[in-house]
Amino acid sequence: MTNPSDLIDFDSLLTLEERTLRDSVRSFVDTEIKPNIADWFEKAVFPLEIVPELAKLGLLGMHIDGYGCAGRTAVEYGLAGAELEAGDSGLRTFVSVQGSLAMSAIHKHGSEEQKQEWLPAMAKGEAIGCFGLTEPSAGSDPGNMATFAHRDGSDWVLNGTKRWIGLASVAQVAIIWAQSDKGVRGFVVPTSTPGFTATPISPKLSMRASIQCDVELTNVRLPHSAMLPETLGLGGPFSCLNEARYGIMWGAMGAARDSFEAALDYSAGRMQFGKPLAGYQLSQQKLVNMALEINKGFLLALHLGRKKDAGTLQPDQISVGKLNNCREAIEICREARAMLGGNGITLDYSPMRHANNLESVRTYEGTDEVHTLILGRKLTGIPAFR
Ligand code: TGC
Repeated sequence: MTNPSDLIDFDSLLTLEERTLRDSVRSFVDTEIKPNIADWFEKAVFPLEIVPELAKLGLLGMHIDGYGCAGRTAVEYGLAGAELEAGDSGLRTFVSVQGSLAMSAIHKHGSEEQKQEWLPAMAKGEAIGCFGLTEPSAGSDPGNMATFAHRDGSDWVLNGTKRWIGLASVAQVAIIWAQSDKGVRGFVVPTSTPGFTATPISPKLSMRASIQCDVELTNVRLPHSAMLPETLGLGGPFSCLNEARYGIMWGAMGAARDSFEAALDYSAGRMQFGKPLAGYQLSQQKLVNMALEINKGFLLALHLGRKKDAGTLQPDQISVGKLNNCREAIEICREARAMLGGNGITLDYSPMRHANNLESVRTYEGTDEVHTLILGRKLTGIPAFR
């Protein structure tokens, strides 16, 4: 069975094209990622050498049409994200920051010149992008950002600090969101611009095979053409976060599925009191509960993905998927770790690594609390953020 947690024939809901893409990403993860990930995680290395492979698979900006991008559907993007995160959240995060955040910002809000300059190179993995929204004092509340862009003649000059910016120290281009006298604006900033510095944050206990940075912007001078012309206000960055949050609901279930498979496999071979762990009722209950939530999580992601492809997906509905699937996935990974006993705390097995990664995944792109309050507002009509 390719997917032992699939109790409901989920595959029958997918087209041949969707299954083919999913299988090709799974095979890449099995051969190129899984044999190396424990080492990368332990050494806190993001393997830049896999970027051309991800590009070859057509995974960078894969949901974008044109500009050298693969023009895949939202469901295909989600399926790929789940397979990548079955390898490691850091891998899915790379594809997400590159495609859903940086490339989406340029594709949705950029000028034709900005699209031509950056999107083809980013699709090929020749240019890496990052997305600077969060700040040391403005995480859940990006409207409170302090980074400011002021006009100086025809130029823009940016000053401020950003935090938790994925891939910034290896990126060639940064999308930086800043207050201006008219509201929040986005800028396409080559990272070689004087005054731009990115410093990886370490040591981390989560997402170790990934890079998150502090970014300093000190008198970063840009021509007017660096401004994203098609957006003004927080709706711009939020429209990109919608893309990334959508991918996370699939990715988290990939990490959960991989942890479940590790526990199932281990419990079949691990003898305790004269029989395999899998033969005990308490083990079977754990395995069944995990499988139920994985099946429900994938069904939810697929339903929302079909809505996204139909153009009817609402931001609140993305919160349903992101909140539910992150919450269930981390519980599944923790339960899987428990089934592995002491061995589960080593890097020989994936569940604890996935659980640690999911601490970040449930925090970025809107914490559990933010998505709860988005849905609380939807249900009651009363915003309770402040
Ligand atoms: P609110 O007043 O609700 O909205 C302000 C404007 O934004 C619009 N908007 C959205 N548009 C599209 N999609 C969405 N999901 C949107 N949410 C809001 C809204 O319509 C409004 O537009 P307009 O034209 O009327 O001005 O804003 P609020 O500040 O009251 O919202 C509250 C809250 C908590 C929901 C919001 O602030 C929020 O979602 N906070 C979480 C922020 C977040 O997810 N941050 C994570 C960023 S991740 C990051 O920076 C690092 S990237 C990852 C990496 O690099 O690894």
